[in-house]
Parts: sequence; C-alpha cells; structure tokens
Amino acid sequence: MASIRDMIVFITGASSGIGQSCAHAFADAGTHLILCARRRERLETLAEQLRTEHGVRVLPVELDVRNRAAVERAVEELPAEWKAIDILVNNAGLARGLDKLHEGDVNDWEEMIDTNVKGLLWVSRGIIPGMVERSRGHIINIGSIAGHDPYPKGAVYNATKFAVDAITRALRMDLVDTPLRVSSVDPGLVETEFSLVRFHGDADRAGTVYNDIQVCTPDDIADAVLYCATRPAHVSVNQMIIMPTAQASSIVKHVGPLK
Ligand code: NDP
Ligand code: 8X3
Repeated sequence: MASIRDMIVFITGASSGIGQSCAHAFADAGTHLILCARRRERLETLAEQLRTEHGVRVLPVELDVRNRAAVERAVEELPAEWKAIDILVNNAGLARGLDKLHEGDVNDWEEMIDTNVKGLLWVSRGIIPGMVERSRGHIINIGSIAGHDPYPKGAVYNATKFAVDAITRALRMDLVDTPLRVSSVDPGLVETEFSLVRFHGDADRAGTVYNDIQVCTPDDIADAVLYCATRPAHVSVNQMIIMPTAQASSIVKHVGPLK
C-alpha cells in the first residue's frame, strides 16, 4: 500500500453519502481535503470534525458544479497552498425521477446531465491541466452499475453514467504518456440520500428502495476509492464495480433474507 499522507484531495459532493464517507476515509489516511458541494453549512461541520479528529487541513468550498464559471473561479482562486491537487474524486451526482422516457420530466433530465456529465467535465477541465503540468495526479470518477447495465425508467440517469464511463476510459488514453492515473468506482445500490433526492424529498418512496435488502454503505464505497488511491504508482485500478451481495445486476435484486 502506497502512502498518500499529506497529499491534497479534492472531493465533489462531499456534503453527503459517498463523498462524505470518502472525506472521512482520506482524512484517516492523513490527506488534506478540499471539500465541495452546495450545502456550505454541512461542509463546515464536516471540515471541523475532520480537523479535530485527524489533524488534517480542510478547505470547504461552496460550489455548484453545474455552474461552469463558478467552477473555473473556484479552481483559479484556490489559495497557493491548495493548488497542487494530487487526487480528484469526481463524485457529485444525482438521479431525478424514475419514469418511462416518453413520460419523463425534461427539467429532471437537464439537472442530471448538467450535474453528472457537464459538472464532472467542468471540474476535470479545471483541475487536470495542473496535474499534467506537475506530472502527478489521480482522477477517480464515481460511475455506477447504471453506466454498464441500463434499467427501465432510468434512461437519462443511465446515459449520464455511461457518459462517465466513456469519459473515464477516453481520459485514461489521453493521459497514457503521463504518470497520471484514471479510475472509476461504479457502485450498485448504496444507502445514501440518493433516493430521497431522486424522488424529490419523498422519504417513504425513497425508503422502499432499501427495504428488506442489505445494500452497500457509503463507507464500503469509500473503502474502494481509497484502495484505488493507495496502489503503487505503476498500478492503475481502472475500474471497480461494487455491488451488494444481494444485487446481481441493475434489475436483479434479492429482497428478503439470503438462503
Ligand atoms: P447523495 O445524495 O447522498 O450525495 C450526493 C452529493 O452530490 C451531495 O454531497 C450533493 O451535495 C452533491 N451534489 C449534487 N448536485 C451537486 C451540484 N450541482 N454541485 C455540487 N455538488 C452536488 O448521493 P450519493 O452519495 O449516493 O451519490 C454520490 C455519487 O454516487 C453520485 O454520482 C451518484 O450518481 C453515485 N452513485 C450512487 C449510488 C447509490 O445507490 N447511492 C450507486 C451508484 C452511483 P449538495 O446537495 O450539498 O450540493
Ligand atoms: C445508482 C444505482 O441502480 O439506483 O447509480 O441507479 S441505481
């Protein structure tokens, strides 16, 4: 296992779920953290907790990744001691709605595409040039099983995660003559605020997604992200698909106790 102590890690979507778990895991490994999301208060609370518990430096940055100009500004205006980012975790993302394509809400589609695809691109375009200049860096994208195996009523979310997979693989080719690494961690069901967001705050409906099936925790996924980040420099974990044991594909899930 390679040490990542004192590296600088930039995590998008750190105010909840997988991003928040990644923040804990990286702080535990001794890295300093730039934490981005829209909900500043949550970031401030998390930052204070990580500083106290791990003695690392943490910079909370209120950022909507959909806003290209704001992303450019946020990267440009990073204080000098934060500019040399070693690891970028492109995690911010969401699903909105679960509808047949011909009945879908186009505002939901725009939000997913703007966040999951364009947001990831704006952040990557801002941060990767510095990594190339320094000949040092690791980009870890959070994809999904939905980016390999589409499911009904999920066409647009699926498409955004297929896009993340294409971007990950093509970027790895673009950077093959550099020491930079590009990984993706692609989970199945993970219990986070994901379904609450997907169903626009309907907690009852969101709860049914995780009822009677043992799904992954955000810590399980952060553990995989940390594994990717701590391989020796000559080893690239290209892709990890991580599913609950009771989920065999996007649509094949076993509800109830395992035999
Ligand atoms: P959560 O809803 O718990 O977390 C999503 C995070 O993304 C939040 O911190 C949210 O912060 C942030 N975010 C959303 N929109 C924006 C935006 N426009 N700008 C900046 N940050 C934003 O869900 P998860 O932790 O589950 O999701 C994280 C990633 O994991 C997503 O990319 C998702 O697609 C992926 N994933 C999730 C799975 C699951 O089953 N949960 C399975 C497979 C993949 P804020 O609202 O404060 O901006
Ligand atoms: C999230 C997994 O199957 O809920 O990417 O869309 S799923």
